[in-house]
Amino acid sequence: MQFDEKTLQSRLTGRRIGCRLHYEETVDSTNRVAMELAQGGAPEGTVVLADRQTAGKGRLQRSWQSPAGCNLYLSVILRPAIPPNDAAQITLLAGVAVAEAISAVCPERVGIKWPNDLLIGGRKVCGILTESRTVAGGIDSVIVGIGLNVNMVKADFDPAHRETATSLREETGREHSREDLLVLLCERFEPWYEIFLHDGFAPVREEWLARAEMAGKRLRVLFRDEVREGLFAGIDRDGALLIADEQGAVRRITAGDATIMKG
Ligand code: BT5
Repeated sequence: MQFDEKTLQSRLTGRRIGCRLHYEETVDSTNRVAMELAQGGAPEGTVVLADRQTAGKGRLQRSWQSPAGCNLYLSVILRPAIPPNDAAQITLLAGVAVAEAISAVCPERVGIKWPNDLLIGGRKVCGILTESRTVAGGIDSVIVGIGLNVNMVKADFDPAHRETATSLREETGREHSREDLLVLLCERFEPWYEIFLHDGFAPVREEWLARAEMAGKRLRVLFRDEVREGLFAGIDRDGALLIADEQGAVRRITAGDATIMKG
């Protein structure tokens, strides 16, 4: 079933997140479209939604599998008055908000893997890609891209991630309304965003840690060509990943790809 744009827009009316809905059936990437709209002055809270992406983006030039008719691909335009270095915290905030929305329809625990993966039973159900635009050294806009696997079934996944990915339908054994989920996402995002703007990152950090999939685990973190291993030691006040080596020395990692090691 296609999205009913008019009904969706009316369900989102009056909200900060979702105040405008920009829907296109097919786009290359909702983040790309959102960035263009943001440059053209689109207001905070604008949501770009697509039924299908032909070039859905992950981080580091990776791609996000985005078939038609089954999932959510959306990007939210934000215009927070925060220092550019704090923009990465919005990825973690989005993780907390989306995890909450998923938990409302799925009884399984939704875990977060730093920085941006939402996992159910260790499999990725959602990926988040945050991109910011700075003008004259300040943040002009932050684009939060969310890809949530809703009604995709196992056979639909690319063989490369069939064993590592999942969807809400796979986890709950039933189909879900993408429209209800989009509204739920906007509803959960808004209070977390407001908490973040008023009280800073600390409350988000606390909730993020409660959902951390990495607690008590050994991690391997890859950043550019450097590999580091260690025990998960939380995230710091700014949202950077902390890992402890054998001697207990703690390192701070601000960007990279973390893998949870088995055993
Ligand atoms: C992410 O990147 O997880 C961020 C994905 C963000 C996608 C959304 S969709 C709406 C918005 N518009 C965009 O263009 N992007 C955003 P990363 O951590 O780099 O993970 C990418 C990896 O996840 C890939 O290399 C695959 O291994 C795996 N993958 C790709 N498609 C997947 C899917 N549908 N479900 C689960 N895993 C997937």
